[in-house]
Amino acid sequence: MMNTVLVLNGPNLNLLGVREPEIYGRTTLADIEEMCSISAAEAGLGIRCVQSNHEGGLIDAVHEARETTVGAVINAGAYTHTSLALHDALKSYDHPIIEVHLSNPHARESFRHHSYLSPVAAAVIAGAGARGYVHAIEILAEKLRRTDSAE
Ligand code: CA2
Repeated sequence: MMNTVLVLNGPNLNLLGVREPEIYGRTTLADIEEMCSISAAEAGLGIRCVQSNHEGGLIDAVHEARETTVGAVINAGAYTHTSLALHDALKSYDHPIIEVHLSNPHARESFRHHSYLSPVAAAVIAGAGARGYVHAIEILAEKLRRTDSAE
């Protein structure tokens, strides 16, 4: 579907709302995906949600999305800080990418301060909790509208 946005979540984010609510809040991943779906629908977009605890699973999802989606909202979890392989996969993804983090990694341990995703992201949203995903969809939709009207 050429109006589909990939919403990609990395390791441990399937535990959202269940563990460590003091850091990541009480909203579940299913809640976030529903919020994204509503926000995307308002902008005339659909979403495809993928969560994987495996680096290769995330990379496969990006490859599969290359021809079938128009943009991506990605929280790669801890792979944000470690995965050159995911960085390379995203470099071959020829659509806008919005990087999202529930927490603000820059206010946390120094090993969370570097992101392999940020150099390939059109925007980064961090520390806004689950609302950050909705903002990411809105920003992506605006970028896609601008691209469409420039064509
Ligand atoms: O703030 C974010 O969204 C992070 O991407 C979350 C990652 C962390 O490694 C990044 O530095 C920042 C961790 C996701 C772990 O998710 C959990 C959710 C519930 C319970 C335990 C872990």
